[in-house]
Amino acid sequence: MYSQGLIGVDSSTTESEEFLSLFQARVDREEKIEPNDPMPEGYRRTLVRQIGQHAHSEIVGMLPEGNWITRAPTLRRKIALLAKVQDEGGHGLYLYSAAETLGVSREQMTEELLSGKAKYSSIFNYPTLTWADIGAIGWLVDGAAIMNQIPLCRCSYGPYARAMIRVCKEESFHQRQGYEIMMALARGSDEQKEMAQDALNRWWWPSLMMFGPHDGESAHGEQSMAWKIKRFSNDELRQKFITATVPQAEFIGLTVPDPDLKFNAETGLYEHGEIDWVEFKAVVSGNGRMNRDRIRDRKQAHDDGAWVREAALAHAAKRAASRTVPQEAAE
Ligand code: FAQ
Repeated sequence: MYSQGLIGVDSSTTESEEFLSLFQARVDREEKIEPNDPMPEGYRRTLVRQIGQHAHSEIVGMLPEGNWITRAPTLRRKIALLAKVQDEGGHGLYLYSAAETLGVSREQMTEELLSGKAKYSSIFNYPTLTWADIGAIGWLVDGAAIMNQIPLCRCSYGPYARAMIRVCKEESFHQRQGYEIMMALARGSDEQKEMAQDALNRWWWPSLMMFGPHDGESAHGEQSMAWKIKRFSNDELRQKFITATVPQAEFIGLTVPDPDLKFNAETGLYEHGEIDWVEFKAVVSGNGRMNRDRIRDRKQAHDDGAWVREAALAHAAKRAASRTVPQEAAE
């Protein structure tokens, strides 16, 4: 059994049955696992993977909306959008920090993203063509993110669970600002209503894909649920999202683009049509419409920010040096 955290432990480490069952018992008792606690290497890796992908999603997720900051239709909309995009940058930073507690550096994670090795949510590989897309992203993408992330506030790993609390509060504001944009458009001129419907048509199915493959195809789902990293399966969360969102579309007079959608009065759930998994796989494997642009733009932003990182390091070094000036020299 490990006496310390797992930083530096390699993946070939074998773990005794006793160690694994003691760990599982802690998880089952709903004890939070903290950075220096012993943990199975698989648990640590699963978290690094999921938290890293989540952080990258927040950072790449700034790009499609950032595209509209200069074109927001009013000052009020511009202020709200700026604040939202800034929040997403903040979410990425909390998440990178949470992942760092598991022994992986931010530089390593960034390198993985920019080299195309790391995944980020498929949803951010679709283009934002009109202002209504900003409404649809807030309403649907943040709506899906909240559905997925509220249970993560109860994740067994302490730093991830705690980061999620603030993230979810902010996502809830984002969802409302998006829905409010959609509501204004849906109640506007015929052209505006068409724009809102067109955005819903394009963002609906990709939003359902955010929840990942069907449970039967989810490679990590079962183990992540046993470790209480995930509390609900991909299909359960997708179903909750559909059930919450369809009435919101109806309320503003928009139509969900799924001819097979029907309400089952017995279960209280909506049955939905099949998702295009071929499209999902293409997007996840780097061949979506915007994958290349997103990585190119992210890399450009990273390169453009190099001087800021250098200046911050030089400033920190200067401050540290001034604090270590010998007493006589300071007098
Ligand atoms: N896109 O075995 P599972 C946001 C991958 S944040 C790309 O089911 P798992 C805020 C999966 O990674 C949005 N890849 O995996 C915002 C795995 O690949 P791997 C992000 C996907 O981890 C709003 C493989 O497929 N949220 O939107 C996707 O148990 C607006 C097999 O899948 C999070 O990351 C996908 N959609 O379940 C920002 C939440 N789905 O690693 C800006 C935390 C699956 O083996 C604007 N993450 N894959 O190579 C999670 O809850 C989970 O990781 C899931 C996937 C549910 C995403």
